[in-house]
Amino acid sequence: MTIQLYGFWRSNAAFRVRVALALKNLAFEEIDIDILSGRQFDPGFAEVNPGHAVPTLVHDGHRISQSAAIIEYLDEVHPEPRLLPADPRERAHARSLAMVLAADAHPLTVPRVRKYLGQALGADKAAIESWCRHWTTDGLSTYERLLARRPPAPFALGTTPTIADISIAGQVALADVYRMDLATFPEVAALAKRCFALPAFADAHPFRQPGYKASGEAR
Ligand SMILES: N[C@@H](CCC(=O)N[C@@H](CS)C(=O)NCC(=O)O)C(=O)O
Repeated sequence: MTIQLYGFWRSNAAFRVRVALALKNLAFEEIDIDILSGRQFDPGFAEVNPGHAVPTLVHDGHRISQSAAIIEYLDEVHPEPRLLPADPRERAHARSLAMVLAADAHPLTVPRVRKYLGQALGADKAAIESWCRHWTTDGLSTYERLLARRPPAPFALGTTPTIADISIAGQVALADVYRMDLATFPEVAALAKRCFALPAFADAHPFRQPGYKASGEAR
């Protein structure tokens, strides 16, 4: 069995897949696509990902895009440890937590959106940063309300991390990329601390990827 992941150090969607693979103890090779330099538009990459985006997982030659679909696939072919609970109501809750980031907050801050804001709408660098911080804060606020309603024990759905924790940790990783303070999101910060204490999460963090140091964004 071989697994390749087309990803990028700063990609939050790739972060989510990296964590899932590590939690399942699946070895993989990551192929770096520099989406800040436009490598997602290289000839041939549309074959890998028709949306000109990362991640794409290649499992024994079979390609899958969309991080949520990849994680659900991994859960089906390698069920242990489960990243989606067996109980339908718990599974729905895990998916709804995951979608706060994957469907609502994160898509507003990806490079193609930032590029359109700058090139088509004339937003400058500060305005684009402000836009990204705003929508990242919006996602953090939603997670804070959801976690206050059902406190983690110790993870979002119970004793082991699920797709919900992966997404909440992803929202925090985005906040790290935008150098944001989590002081006003205590439930999120505490859960993320528990997640990032696990090597599967810590090793997947954008700042731990080899491309980060080479990017010139390292502080
Ligand atoms: N919904 C997709 C998001 C894919 C996506 O937008 N990925 C970003 C990186 S996190 C990307 O490659 N963007 C390229 C661009 O915006 O040009 C997923 O969860 O996999």
